[in-house]
Amino acid sequence: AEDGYKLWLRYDKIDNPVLIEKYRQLIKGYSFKGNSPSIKVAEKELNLALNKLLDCEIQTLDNLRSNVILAGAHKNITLNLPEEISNKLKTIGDEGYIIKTFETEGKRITLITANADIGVLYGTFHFIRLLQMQSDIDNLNIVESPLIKLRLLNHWDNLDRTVERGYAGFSIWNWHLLPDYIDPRYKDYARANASIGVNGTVLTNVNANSLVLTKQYLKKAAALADVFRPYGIKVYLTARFSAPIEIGKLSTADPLNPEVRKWWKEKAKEIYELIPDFGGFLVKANSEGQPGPQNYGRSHSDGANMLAEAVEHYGGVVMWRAFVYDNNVPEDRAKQAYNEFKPLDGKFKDNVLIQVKNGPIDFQPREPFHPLFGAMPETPLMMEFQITQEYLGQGTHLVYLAPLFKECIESDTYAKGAGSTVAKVIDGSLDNHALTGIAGVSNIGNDRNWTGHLFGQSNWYAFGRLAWNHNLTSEQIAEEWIRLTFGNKNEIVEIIKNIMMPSRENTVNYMTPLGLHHIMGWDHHYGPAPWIKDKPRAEWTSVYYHRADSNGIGFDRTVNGSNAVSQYHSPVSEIFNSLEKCPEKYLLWFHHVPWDYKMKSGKTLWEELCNHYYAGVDSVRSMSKKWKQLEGKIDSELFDHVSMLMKIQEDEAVWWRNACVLYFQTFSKLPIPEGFEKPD
Ligand code: GCW
Repeated sequence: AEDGYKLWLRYDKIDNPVLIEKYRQLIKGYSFKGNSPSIKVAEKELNLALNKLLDCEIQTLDNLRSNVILAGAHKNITLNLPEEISNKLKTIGDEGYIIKTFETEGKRITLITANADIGVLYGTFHFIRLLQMQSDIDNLNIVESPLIKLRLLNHWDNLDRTVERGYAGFSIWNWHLLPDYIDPRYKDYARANASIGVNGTVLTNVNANSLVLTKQYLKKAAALADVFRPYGIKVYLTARFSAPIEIGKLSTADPLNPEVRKWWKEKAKEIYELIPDFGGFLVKANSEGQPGPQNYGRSHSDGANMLAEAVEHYGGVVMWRAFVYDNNVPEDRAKQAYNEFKPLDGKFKDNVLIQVKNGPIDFQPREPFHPLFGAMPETPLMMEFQITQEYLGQGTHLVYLAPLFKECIESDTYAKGAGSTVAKVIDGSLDNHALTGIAGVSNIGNDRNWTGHLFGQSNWYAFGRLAWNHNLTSEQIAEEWIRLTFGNKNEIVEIIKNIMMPSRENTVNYMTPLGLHHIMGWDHHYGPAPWIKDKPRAEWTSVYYHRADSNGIGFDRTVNGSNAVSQYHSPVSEIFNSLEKCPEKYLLWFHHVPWDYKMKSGKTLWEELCNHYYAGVDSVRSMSKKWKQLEGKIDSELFDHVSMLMKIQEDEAVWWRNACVLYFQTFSKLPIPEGFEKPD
């Protein structure tokens, strides 16, 4: 049985007898040059993979012969290499790599080389992936390097091992047994992340506990850092702004107070003594009740710069989150982060990144891109995506998120004219930033298969692949993941791809079509509850967002409404502002639209809304039908796991549809269109 523990690193024996024989001919052995920990783990990984995939003992060779893999950093390869290799190495930085087949002295060599040993590890994983996908390896010529520098998972893991918005069990960090007991899972976590190029991990929740910054816990974090180091993964921690009070016995955490600044500097020194390559801090401040510089009348830049100063000497960074909104500010929540941060552009130290969620509200099934992208040219902006499906069916719905990620990064901000995509903002190419980053809120827990829903693995995978290269398509990534997870039978690959590719749009349809947002259940954020009102904060209700009334539905963010459209550059602002031009997928995000408004299809808004909700349910049903075709063709344990979850998803799609259609009908007072089953 296959419980999914091995993720995309399964290394099952190649099931094609011709191909396996061919691979055995082409790979007679390997030779790794260098002896750093990264080279050692690369060699170990290749050994494991080859012996399993090719089902025969493949060993290291001392003397080069034909048909071997030669792997090592450029400086450790004594062979005369073709000149083009040295030229290309100059362009690929420390993490890039080259995989190249060439002949020398009559021998055929597959070279995996890089400027640094970590690049060799990444190249080794790439080579293994080629075999897993049964690709042609006769004549390889691959040059790769990441487009974004910091590629991080953000764990929202608490020290008591609960995980905020986690749906896959408890935290994999066993704080109680650390630092002495090293769960083998930590190494598998590092292998999986390195295989997709993730190079950093924030171990703890942004709703932070100061305790993690005490010596006792820092030693535990250091033990994890030791496991991750060979895999090129740095450890980062969340810093609670009030830590100087809570664990430092100071009376204030005012960022301009000299004692406070000294405390953070000493804390940084203590951390770097234990974790010499500590990555830095992630901070949620003055947001949802978290302490921050504004408690002392200071700005976000005062706070961020104080921490940045403490870690700069060691090469550390501060990732300061832009997820702020305040009930006491009489302003559309979607506008608040921009209003707070835009005026601070240029005021942050060089080692500060501002971490911005993909959309202006909060990880909804669909949001337009966040207006801060393109609005702060002097500041490196990091993308924060959510891999865990807080608002997308959590642990039970199959939703492949690459299309959501891609939709956002391909959006054009027009900050410097056409082609100023969000991708170019975050990869630094638009405004010439060398320090760049992207983070994904992790969906990992201690469930046997790591992510609860098996298809959650595809979202972890997709995040890493896109963080490395945002030009990959959703379809390419889906295809890779399917082949690595379910094998290479084309029929199976096609069925699963046809399930994954439309799955995000399906979910938008049965949850929040046409630009609706934040109409889920109070606090738990799971099922539908568009009726939520009377909560401590208006922005925690649903009625704040959909604004349904007898005239129509939607949040007016045009120049006549909250004017959130003005935060976008022209012509995006005019397009969003125009009822006719606004893409219908964002219609109710920007406009309050009459129920009888004629949509592009010729149907009224009410009919179209119903159409989307019903189409969402239908698509989940057809997804289940497709999945059933796999019975007996894939591992039965995996088949049953997904089948049972799909049943839940189907029931809940109906639940969402019925709840929303019936509730909105109390305002529209219009009948459910002909031909649709009756909601109850
Ligand atoms: O979406 C909200 C979540 C909170 C989360 C917060 C944030 C970590 O409901 O659970 O807190 O976003 O991103 O800070």
